[in-house]
Amino acid sequence: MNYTLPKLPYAFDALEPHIDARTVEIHYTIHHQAYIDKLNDALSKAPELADTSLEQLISDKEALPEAVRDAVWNNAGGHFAHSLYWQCMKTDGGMVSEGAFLDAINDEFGSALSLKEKMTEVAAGQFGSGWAWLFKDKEGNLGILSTPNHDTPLAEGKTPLLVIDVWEHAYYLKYQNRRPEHIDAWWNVVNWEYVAGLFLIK
Ligand code: MN3
Repeated sequence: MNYTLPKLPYAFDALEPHIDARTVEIHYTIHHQAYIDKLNDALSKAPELADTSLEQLISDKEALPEAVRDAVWNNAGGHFAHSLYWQCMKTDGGMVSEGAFLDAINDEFGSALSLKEKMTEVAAGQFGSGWAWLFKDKEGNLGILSTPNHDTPLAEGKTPLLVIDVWEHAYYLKYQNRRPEHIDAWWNVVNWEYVAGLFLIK
């Protein structure tokens, strides 16, 4: 299995002015690519993982061969999280307006605005590098959590639906250390149709 960089579903400048073109370009072509290269390198040393899916690689760390455990875990997590992150954004994102997904949001959080507030708080509060996720649990309920480094909700048996990258490389060029400003801006480019689609099929 050799992983490759998935096609970016829009141009580098598609998320302007909220996320600047240079940040998207560097983040995608350099950072994301680097995780893929390191993942492929680690997997080349562990042929026993050849048939293991990307999701399986980041579900159970202890199941990974010790010699490549950290490298596979961190870089597969990085590849998975970034792949979802790109899909979760689009030009002129909006708010989810109707359907089963909105019902689930209202059940869990009270309103879409409350979801937004809670996820903003969790993303801003993640200490150091990491991610904030909206997930669906095995009972079909929604929840929000943050993870450090490249850990994902799959390690807890939860299905990721939406993610924001709060590593500094995701926002430093435009926002420097002002992570809360980046998070506020990011809400303008969330692709809710895509997230709702994941909610329905997962
Ligand atoms: Mn990143």
